[in-house]
Amino acid sequence: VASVSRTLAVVAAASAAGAPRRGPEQGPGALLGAGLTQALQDAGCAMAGTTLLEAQDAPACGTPMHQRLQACADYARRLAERIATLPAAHTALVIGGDHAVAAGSWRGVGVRQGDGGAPGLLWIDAHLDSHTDATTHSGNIHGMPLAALLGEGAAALTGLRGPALDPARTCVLGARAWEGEERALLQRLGVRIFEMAEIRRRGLDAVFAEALRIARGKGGGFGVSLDLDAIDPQQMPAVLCPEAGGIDAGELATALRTLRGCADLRALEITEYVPALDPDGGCARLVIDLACAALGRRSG
Ligand code: EXY
Ligand code: MN
Ligand code: MN
Ligand code: MN
Repeated sequence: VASVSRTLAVVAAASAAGAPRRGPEQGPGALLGAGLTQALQDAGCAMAGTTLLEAQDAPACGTPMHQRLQACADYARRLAERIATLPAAHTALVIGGDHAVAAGSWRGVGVRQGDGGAPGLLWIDAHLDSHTDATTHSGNIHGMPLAALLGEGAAALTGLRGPALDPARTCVLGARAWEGEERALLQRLGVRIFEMAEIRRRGLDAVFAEALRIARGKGGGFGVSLDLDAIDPQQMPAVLCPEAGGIDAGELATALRTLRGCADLRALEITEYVPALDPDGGCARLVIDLACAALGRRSG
């Protein structure tokens, strides 16, 4: 399959409002400083530009959950509006930030698609991120964005402009740590979950291909939201919520290369990178390699 010629619009979503600690808000700046856009250009992408969307100061520890929800929703609204104004011909590359930014990204992509409605979505994550404000144990908003995108949970997040996801075109890949309530929610909605156990049994290539078929559906565009904690923490330790037994980084790069042939890929999102946990920059280089694997046209 020939690689698609892409023009990328990079959106730096520098928010940690959904995380329990500071750190992810530094991710986009560090990845840009490590040469992300140059590497993508070297890999054959045209660049439409980079937009930095800074957050207000993240709510302090101990802030009540509804205030943190509101801070995440305010940020998600601004992010969605920004993405909705990007030319539809451009592929959006959203760099988080903690994963709560996704509650805005994919609404914005849905608005930008116009008549296309909600995109299909492949959610690559160690976690399910499908709590609501009523079921969360931790109170951390980055454990809620997938539920919010599916229309479940607090109105602050679910009420953002833009279509909710179609559960039949949404799937999760790499899951290995969850609480019962979020799994029950996804099962009730009919979202396919590809757990690590299934990936180990069938191999990532086969599972990724099936997940891609679900997200692409019968057309209309799709996206990929990559939480870096999906990758094995021995290879990707620079995340806030590491979970042992994850996806092999090299196998993920190979799987992501299949996106190069997908003209219907509307956006890629990469979240949860914490540069303070990456003193030698090895994780930043890995993130850049993964972005180039997914979006590039040549090795770069
Ligand atoms: N399920 C746990 C919680 O709700 O706190 C862990 C969530 C981790 C979220 C990270 C971003 O994927
Ligand atoms: Mn996660
Ligand atoms: Mn419980
Ligand atoms: Mn996540």
